[in-house]
Amino acid sequence: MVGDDKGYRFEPATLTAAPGDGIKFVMVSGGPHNVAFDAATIPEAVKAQLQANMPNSADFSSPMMMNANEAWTVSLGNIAAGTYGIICTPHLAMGMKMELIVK
Ligand SMILES: [Cu+2]
Repeated sequence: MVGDDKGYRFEPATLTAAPGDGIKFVMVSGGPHNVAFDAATIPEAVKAQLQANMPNSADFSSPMMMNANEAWTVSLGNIAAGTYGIICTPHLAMGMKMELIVK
Protein backbone atom coordinates (compact mmCIF):
# COMPACT_ATOMS: atom_id res chain seq x y z
CA MET A 1 0.00 0.00 0.00
CA VAL A 2 1.62 3.14 -1.30
CA GLY A 3 0.94 6.85 -1.23
CA ASP A 4 3.43 9.18 -2.88
CA ASP A 5 3.66 11.89 -5.50
CA LYS A 6 2.15 9.49 -8.06
CA GLY A 7 -0.96 8.96 -5.94
CA TYR A 8 -2.47 6.43 -3.59
CA ARG A 9 -2.58 2.81 -4.67
CA PHE A 10 -2.37 -0.88 -4.03
CA GLU A 11 0.55 -2.48 -5.81
CA PRO A 12 -0.35 -4.61 -7.65
CA ALA A 13 -3.87 -3.36 -8.41
CA THR A 14 -4.89 -6.85 -9.48
CA LEU A 15 -3.82 -9.96 -7.63
CA THR A 16 -4.68 -13.56 -8.41
CA ALA A 17 -4.61 -16.08 -5.59
CA ALA A 18 -5.93 -19.51 -4.73
CA PRO A 19 -8.34 -20.55 -2.00
CA GLY A 20 -6.22 -21.27 1.07
CA ASP A 21 -3.58 -18.67 0.28
CA GLY A 22 -2.78 -15.91 2.72
CA ILE A 23 -2.54 -12.36 1.40
CA LYS A 24 -0.22 -10.06 3.31
CA PHE A 25 -0.78 -6.33 2.92
CA VAL A 26 2.15 -4.11 3.82
CA MET A 27 2.01 -0.41 4.56
CA VAL A 28 4.77 1.24 2.50
CA SER A 29 4.03 4.96 2.54
CA GLY A 30 1.34 7.61 2.63
CA GLY A 31 -0.87 6.11 5.32
CA PRO A 32 -3.10 5.60 7.04
CA HIS A 33 -4.29 2.80 4.80
CA ASN A 34 -6.64 -0.07 5.40
CA VAL A 35 -7.94 -3.10 3.54
CA ALA A 36 -11.70 -2.98 3.15
CA PHE A 37 -13.51 -5.61 1.13
CA ASP A 38 -16.39 -4.20 -0.91
CA ALA A 39 -19.32 -6.07 0.62
CA ALA A 40 -21.19 -5.90 -2.67
CA THR A 41 -18.54 -8.18 -4.20
CA ILE A 42 -18.69 -10.83 -1.45
CA PRO A 43 -21.12 -13.69 -2.09
CA GLU A 44 -23.59 -14.10 0.77
CA ALA A 45 -22.36 -17.65 1.40
CA VAL A 46 -18.78 -16.37 1.84
CA LYS A 47 -19.38 -13.43 4.18
CA ALA A 48 -19.17 -15.22 7.53
CA GLN A 49 -16.04 -17.15 6.57
CA LEU A 50 -14.30 -14.10 5.17
CA GLN A 51 -14.98 -12.05 8.28
CA ALA A 52 -13.69 -14.92 10.41
CA ASN A 53 -10.51 -14.97 8.30
CA MET A 54 -9.85 -11.24 8.88
CA PRO A 55 -7.96 -10.64 12.13
CA ASN A 56 -8.75 -7.56 14.23
CA SER A 57 -11.42 -6.44 11.84
CA ALA A 58 -15.09 -5.58 11.58
CA ASP A 59 -17.40 -4.95 8.66
CA PHE A 60 -14.83 -6.51 6.31
CA SER A 61 -12.33 -3.74 7.09
CA SER A 62 -8.86 -4.24 8.50
CA PRO A 63 -7.37 -1.96 11.14
CA MET A 64 -5.73 1.22 9.92
CA MET A 65 -2.03 0.87 9.25
CA MET A 66 -0.18 4.02 10.10
CA ASN A 67 3.53 3.27 9.88
CA ALA A 68 5.85 1.81 7.27
CA ASN A 69 6.22 -1.95 7.46
CA GLU A 70 3.01 -2.49 9.41
CA ALA A 71 1.30 -5.49 7.87
CA TRP A 72 -1.97 -7.37 8.00
CA THR A 73 -2.74 -10.79 6.56
CA VAL A 74 -6.06 -12.23 5.47
CA SER A 75 -6.51 -15.96 4.90
CA LEU A 76 -8.40 -17.20 1.88
CA GLY A 77 -9.11 -20.48 3.63
CA ASN A 78 -12.52 -21.78 2.55
CA ILE A 79 -13.10 -18.69 0.43
CA ALA A 80 -14.95 -19.33 -2.81
CA ALA A 81 -13.56 -18.47 -6.20
CA GLY A 82 -14.57 -15.09 -7.48
CA THR A 83 -13.45 -11.51 -7.94
CA TYR A 84 -13.39 -9.48 -4.76
CA GLY A 85 -13.14 -5.73 -4.69
CA ILE A 86 -10.89 -4.14 -2.07
CA ILE A 87 -10.60 -0.48 -1.23
CA CYS A 88 -8.65 1.70 1.16
CA THR A 89 -11.29 3.63 3.06
CA PRO A 90 -9.29 6.87 3.59
CA HIS A 91 -8.19 7.01 -0.03
CA LEU A 92 -11.12 5.61 -2.00
CA ALA A 93 -11.87 9.10 -3.28
CA MET A 94 -8.32 9.14 -4.67
CA GLY A 95 -8.89 5.85 -6.43
CA MET A 96 -7.10 3.52 -4.04
CA LYS A 97 -8.66 0.17 -4.83
CA MET A 98 -7.76 -3.23 -6.18
CA GLU A 99 -9.20 -6.51 -7.37
CA LEU A 100 -8.45 -9.83 -5.72
CA ILE A 101 -9.19 -12.73 -8.04
CA VAL A 102 -9.58 -16.05 -6.25
CA LYS A 103 -9.46 -19.07 -8.50
CU1 LIG B 1 -4.85 4.33 1.53
